[in-house]
Amino acid sequence: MPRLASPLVLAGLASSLLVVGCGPKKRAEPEAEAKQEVEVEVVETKDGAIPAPAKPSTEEAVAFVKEVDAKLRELWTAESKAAWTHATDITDEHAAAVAAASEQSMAYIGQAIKDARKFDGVEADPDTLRQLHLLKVATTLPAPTDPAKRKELAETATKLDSMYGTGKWGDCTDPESDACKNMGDAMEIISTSDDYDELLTAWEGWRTISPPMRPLYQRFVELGNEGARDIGYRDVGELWRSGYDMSPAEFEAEMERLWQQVKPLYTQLHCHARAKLGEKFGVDKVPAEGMIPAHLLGNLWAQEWPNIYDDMIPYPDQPSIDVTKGLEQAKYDELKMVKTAEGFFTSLGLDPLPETFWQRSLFVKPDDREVQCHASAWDVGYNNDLRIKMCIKIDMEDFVTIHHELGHNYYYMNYYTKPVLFQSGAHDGFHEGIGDTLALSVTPAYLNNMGLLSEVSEDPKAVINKQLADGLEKIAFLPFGLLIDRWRWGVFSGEIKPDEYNAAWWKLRNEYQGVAAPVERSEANFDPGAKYHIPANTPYSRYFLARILQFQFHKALCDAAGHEGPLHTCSIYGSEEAGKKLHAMLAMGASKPWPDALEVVAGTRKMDAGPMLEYFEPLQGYLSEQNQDRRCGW
Ligand code: X8Z
Ligand code: ZN
Repeated sequence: MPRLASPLVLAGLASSLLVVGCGPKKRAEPEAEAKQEVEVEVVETKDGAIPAPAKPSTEEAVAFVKEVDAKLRELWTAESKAAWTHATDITDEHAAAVAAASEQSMAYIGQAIKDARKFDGVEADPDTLRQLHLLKVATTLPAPTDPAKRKELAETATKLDSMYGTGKWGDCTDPESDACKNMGDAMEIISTSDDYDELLTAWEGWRTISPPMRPLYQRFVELGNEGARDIGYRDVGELWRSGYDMSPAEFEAEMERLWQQVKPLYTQLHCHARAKLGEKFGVDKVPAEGMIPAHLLGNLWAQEWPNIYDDMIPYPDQPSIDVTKGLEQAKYDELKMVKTAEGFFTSLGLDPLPETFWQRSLFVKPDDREVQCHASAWDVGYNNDLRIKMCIKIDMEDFVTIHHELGHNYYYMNYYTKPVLFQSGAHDGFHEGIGDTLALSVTPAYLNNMGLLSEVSEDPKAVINKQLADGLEKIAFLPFGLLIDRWRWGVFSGEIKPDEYNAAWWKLRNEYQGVAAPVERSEANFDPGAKYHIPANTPYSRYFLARILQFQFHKALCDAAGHEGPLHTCSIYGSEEAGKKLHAMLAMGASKPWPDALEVVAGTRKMDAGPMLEYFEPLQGYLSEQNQDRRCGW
């Protein structure tokens, strides 16, 4: 994620609107805002007439924005520092410090948003007007005005985050024993085991961490919604959907439009994966026309499926594309993986990461304390104090995630001189898409150059192998990326009631992903809580958008790099021309509406899944052939 919009976000905490590595904030005028009543001081004149309130001057608006910038910088930095300390050493004391800091910034921002209203319609320079606008969408967790409730919300948010970070399953009678497992253990089993029952144990085991979150989450929703109403939104979901330079309703339609563009491709991939898993586990376990059990897809949340690639390699006689072995053989350690990823960014002419990044980041899971292992990227002081926090594994998946995280850091690095409200992505999907865009250029040829793959082949069969591996990561994710916030939008709006939390979750998982719970679930479970972004309150539509945008960015940067030939063969490594375009977009931060930023890099103002479909053209051909005699869908 991006750095904390307010520090919290980062760590995943996301209370206020920080921009942490895992997610920046939002922008755009809320629909509800128009209805908001503005409190103005009304003074009757002698004859009883009520004069129109004096319109604030341009100078007052400029001064207000300047003051907000200074104050937010101070509060968000304090929050961010506390959040970093907590994320890298989860203790009750550190949690209390985060809650206290976030309470303060929540209080300030709530008031500042209300104060900003009196400048509605003011005439001022574009930067001032943009900041006035961004302020109104600058939090992912608005707090109630009542100080007791605000405190409760800050503490609840921090508690949920800690519960996730310290989640344990298995036999924890002795928490130090090997029988007591953590998230990493569950991920390891799900990604490597072929044993149906062992997979199921890990899948169910991890989900035992979340039922205790349920009452807290329910209260969190109530309090967050109260805060949202206080600043003129119907609920938290509407506030989130207001961050895209369009109305919340238009944003919903935009998400749906993009999903419809890619849905047929997902259905094809699902169909083929289901057939292959049916061959592996038996059609009694994976029915030919039904849903895929969620624990068989190689990922604890079934969100990305590259770990089942080995079960479905199209052409096994082609050279291996498994980089994990290469990383081990070339004796890569965590530091070398990060250095190599940085090398990709500098090859484009971007600056190296600051020295402090190397001193202050956390790359390795410490064994003397609890840390929030979910990867994130930070600019703790909004002043190029860049860091990542990640429990790096030496494998391809984490090599890609490191690029993802550094994408956030490079965004921060290129806009940190701007006002804090501009220190965000053009929208949050941009922030999530930068590192992924570069990772699309981590091609077999590049890896071969780096000594991480011993052999590359240009045989069309080798291309299909690579396309399938990519598709299992990129295409498989799409419905997951969409449904997380469809669930939360429903929860925040009240359409999904607390006694339907789990059922509604599985309804969406079934409908969009064609993935089913492997054992019966009920309202005694709280499966959403076992996914980081729910307890951390990090909005998720950003990742869906990033999956689509990264192919748009990739195509545009490949054009800038002078690439010729099919899109999937392009690597922008070493292209300063591509780097210049990317830099121009990064340096804008959130200072302009996102279509302006998209135009700078891609020459269009519209998000479009076309480049993603183009990239996967060879795979589409392969999948339709494979699925010829199958009935796809569920
Ligand atoms: O949370 C992340 C990043 C940090 S912003 C590691 N991602 C999503 C997830 O893990 O669920 C990246 C892809 C989707
Ligand atoms: Zn991210």
